[in-house]
Order: sequence, then C-alpha cells, then structure tokens
Amino acid sequence: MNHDTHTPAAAGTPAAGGPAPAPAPAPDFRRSVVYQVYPRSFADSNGDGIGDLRGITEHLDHIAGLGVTDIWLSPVYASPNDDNGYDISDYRAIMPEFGTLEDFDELVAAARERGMRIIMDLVVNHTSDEHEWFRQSRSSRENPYRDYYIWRDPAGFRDDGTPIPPTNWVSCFSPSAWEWDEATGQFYLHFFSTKQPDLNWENPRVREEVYALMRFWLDRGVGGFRMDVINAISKGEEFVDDPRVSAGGRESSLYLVANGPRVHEFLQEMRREVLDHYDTITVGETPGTTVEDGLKYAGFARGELNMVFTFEHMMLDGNPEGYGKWWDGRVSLPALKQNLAHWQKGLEGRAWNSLYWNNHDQPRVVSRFGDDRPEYRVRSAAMLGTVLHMLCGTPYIYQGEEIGMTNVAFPELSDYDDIEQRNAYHQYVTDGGIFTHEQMMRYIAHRGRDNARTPMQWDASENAGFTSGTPWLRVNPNYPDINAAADRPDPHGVYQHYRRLIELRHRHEVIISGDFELLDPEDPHTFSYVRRLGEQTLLVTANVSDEDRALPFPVPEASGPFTLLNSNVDPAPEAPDQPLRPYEARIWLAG
Ligand code: TEU
Ligand code: CA
Repeated sequence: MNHDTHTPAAAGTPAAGGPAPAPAPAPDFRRSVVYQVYPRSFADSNGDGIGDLRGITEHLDHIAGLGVTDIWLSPVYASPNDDNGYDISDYRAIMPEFGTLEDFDELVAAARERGMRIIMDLVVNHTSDEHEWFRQSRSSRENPYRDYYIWRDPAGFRDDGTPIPPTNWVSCFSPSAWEWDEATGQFYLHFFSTKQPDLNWENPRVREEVYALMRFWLDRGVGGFRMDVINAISKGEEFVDDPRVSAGGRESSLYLVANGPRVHEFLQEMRREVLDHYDTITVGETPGTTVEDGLKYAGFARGELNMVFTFEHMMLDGNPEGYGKWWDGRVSLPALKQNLAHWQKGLEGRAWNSLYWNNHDQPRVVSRFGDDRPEYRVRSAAMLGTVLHMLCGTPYIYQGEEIGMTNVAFPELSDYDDIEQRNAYHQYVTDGGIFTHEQMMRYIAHRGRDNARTPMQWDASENAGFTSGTPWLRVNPNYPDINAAADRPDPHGVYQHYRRLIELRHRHEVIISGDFELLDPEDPHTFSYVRRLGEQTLLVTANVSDEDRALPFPVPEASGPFTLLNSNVDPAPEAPDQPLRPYEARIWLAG
C-alpha cells in the first residue's frame, strides 16, 4: 500500500517540542492554509484567565506543526469587549489584556521564523462607541466627525414623546438597529450591538482613515486581512423598511445592506490605495453572499479580495420557522454537499473559494455535522477534515478543530458570555415568548457561538492547561479526554490527520488546481467527489454515517489504477469500491 496512509512511520514526528517542519513555499494565496486563533481563548501566559499574545507565541509550534502558511488572529486591538474585540476603540493599540505592541512584533517575528504570516482581523464596518471618532461624532451635529457615522432624524414621535426610529431595521445583537442619542436628537445606525456604531463609508475621510490603519499594520509586517462583514460597508443613500420585519420576522436586517451599491468600488479603491503596494492575502467575511457575488469579490481579474467566506453552507440547518439559526435539527447531507459543489463549480477557474467548517461564530463541526459520541468522535472529525481539505480553495482551521473539540452544554444561561446568545435569549424567550427556557438552552448548546469560544484544551491538567487562574469562560468539562497533549502524538488522532491532509495539499497540484465533480449529490449518507488535472484524478470518498455504506456510483474512469493516499480507518482499504466503514474517508490518486 501507499506510504502516505496513516502509519506512524510514514506520518513523521508529531510537532510539539521538536523543530517545526517548514511549510511548502507559498508563492500565491492559492497555496495558503490558514489557522484561526481566537486570542481570548487560546492560551493565557500570565494567569489572569484571559488568553494573550505571549500565549500564542508560546504555542506556535503546535500551529506550525500542522504545516499551515498563515495565522488569522481574531481582533487584538484595544476594545471595551462588548463583542470580544469586534468593537474596536483604537485601531493602532493592542488590547492591554492581550499584551503590548512589542509582544505583537515578537509574535509576527516568531511566526515568520516558522514560515507563517499573521493575518489581522479588519473590523471597519463599525467601531466601538468608545472610539475617539464616535465620541467626537456624538458630541454635536457640527463636529467634523459627525459624518463618520450614520445619523438620521426620527421618523416621528409617539404620543408619549418617544422618538420613532428612521426604519424598522433589526440589529444582529439588539431589537432595533437604531439607537436614540438624546444629546443631539438623532438616531445612529448599528447593525451589531448598541456599542458598535456603523461607519459611514460614503465619507471619503473614513475610507482614508481605514487605508491608513491598514498601512500601519502592513508596515509592521502583517501578511494580510480577514475583513469583518466587509460586504455591508456600502449602505446606499435611501433607507427603506425591512419587509421581513414588517411581516413579523425577527431576524436581522443586515441582508438589506449586504452587497450594497458602492461596495465593489470601495474594495477596488482599497486595493489601489493599499493592498497593491504590499504582498497580502485577503479574505472577506460576507454574509448573504451568493456565488454570483463571490465571482465579483473574489474574481481573479477584478482587483478586490482573494476570497470570501460564504455563509450558505452554515445556514442550511437553521430554524425552519424563520427564527434564524436557533434550532437543534441536523443538516441535510445532500443539501450541504450540493451547496459546497455549487460554490466549487461556480467559482471554478474564475475566482477562489475559502473552505471552512468552523470559526469563532460557529458551533464545533464534529458535533454539528459529525458524531461526537466517544466511539466516533475522532473518526468523524477526521472524515470531515478530509472532505473539506480536498476541495478547491484555501482551507481554514479554527483552534481546537485540529484536536476534535466538541460543543459544550452549560447548565445555566449565566455560564455563557456571548452577546449574541444573550440577546437571542431575550428576543425569543424573555420578550418574545417564542421558545421555552429549556428549548433555548438546547438551541444555544447546538448553535451558540460560545461552543467555539470555550478555552483551548491543551492538556488534562486543571482548566485544560489554558490558564493557571480562573478562565474568563468555563472550560468544556470533557478536557481530560479531549486535549492536544493526548491527541497530537497519536498517529490515529485528529491533529496528525489534519497534518497529513495539509501535507498532501502542499505536495499535489491537483488539490490546488484540479476541476471538481460531485459524485453522489442525492445520497443521504456518503460524500464523494473527484478532482481532475491533466492525467491525474483525485478521488475522495466518505461515509457520513455510522453504518457501512456501498459507493452509490461506479468508480470513475481514470488514466491508471488508483493508489490510496490517505484513509482514517484500519486496516487500510485495498480498492476504491470496497464498502465504506462508519465515518471512513479515503483519498485515492490515479495518473
Ligand atoms: O460576524 C458577522 C455576522 O454576520 C454575525 O452576525 C454572524 O453571522 C454571527 O455571529 C453568526 O451567528 C462578524 C464576526 O465574525 C462576529 O464575531 C462579530 O460579532 C460581528 O461580525 C460583528 O463584528
Ligand atoms: Ca492573560
């Protein structure tokens, strides 16, 4: 059998402790593999219970050992932490809890020594209300910063004198997207919390400020940006009511301003003004974006972004009654595969995909699309890694995914921290009376953002080795069994499997550039596809169920016999048409 299967001898040595293997050179963004760190939850170096920059630097070998090329840091800028750093009060300062600019420079240098770049989170759809621009802006209507934000007169006043918001827009984190400002008698717009006022990108001075702060970080050696809700920056001039809200809907109105009239113009300007002058990787976070939009943002020849994060495959298991993501149902596998295939085919040869199962906003994939029961957790986590990483695009790995971390179900609402969850609880339970407390706790356990934010599980010591103090958010109680120290050296563990997947990507051009074809679009249990490049055929077959499954299609034609590159169940399969065992995933190459 082929030497790339999961035998420890061929797999090489585990990363921790030893020198990190240098990743393959990354001449362009299409060869990148990105690891996302949520700094607050990654590693606490000084015992205050909060992850920090030094904690990241101390654990770089864990990341580098996977063979990734880039690390995306969720925001590390100064912030009052209403939304854990996604509310920035100073774009040129590091959050004191995370460390100093010197710590940051050290991290950049230490990552570079290991062949990795640092990607910053660029949160410029909104700032914190504690940012100096907003303090100025709200101080008077005449202030030169007034027009940095989006202010509107009330639509009128109720009989009791309360002002009526300009539109009925619903915010992601509060009932109205408009907040009344008594002092100046106008509302300001905030699509996220009341402490996250939206910037006015129509104002050229705002755009210049953003470009200047981007240069500040690029000059410090960062390798690019992940751009937070970047497709919402152009809101248009005419604000009309949200028809879904008028009809009784409760989901946010963000979709109304997504992909607005000037967004492509702004991004092309950003490229000319900033990005073209540096060697960067860019990925836009773009909720409410279709393949057609993706072709515009990430089209090879359009001079905007390298790639975008689609949300479509993350919304397939939402509430069927229209209550957003709050639900506990399982996704339909055909719908999931078909959506991913739609993006693969839609962007093929013309634009570039990002590939992700997890980030700091999403529940843990092994619990969501896999099977986190003890006997299947590792196997199904590895299987999900395989089907994602062999697709065309740049894979993103979110901290803990590489060791198969699972969702958490805390007993009390007060055990959780996330502002989105807190708001949703009020919206659907306290105020709305739509869900019972028990229902909502179940939905939070399935879909809440804190599933991703419980501290990284490093080892079996107290608090999972994340902190010597009291963690800001409770550790998942399963850490004695699920942790990096246990998983990483295990040749059959999730970490080594991910490492092998990334190694394959660096080695085989067909994974970067091959065409894509889905083989089993309707099958409810398997997920299989081929990638083709010249004479080469890469065949990926996976069983997304806990029973044996025969391939629901004939083994595709290829220019030669198939050799096994990778599998996750022993003993290794001998031929592609052998039935797949529970949660088995195989990668074959011919030609
Ligand atoms: O998320 C943007 C966004 O659209 C969120 O509403 C997202 O859909 C939600 O968290 C999923 O449940 C980005 C960041 O990733 C998120 O962490 C921030 O809270 C948000 O922007 C505001 O900056
Ligand atoms: Ca700390």
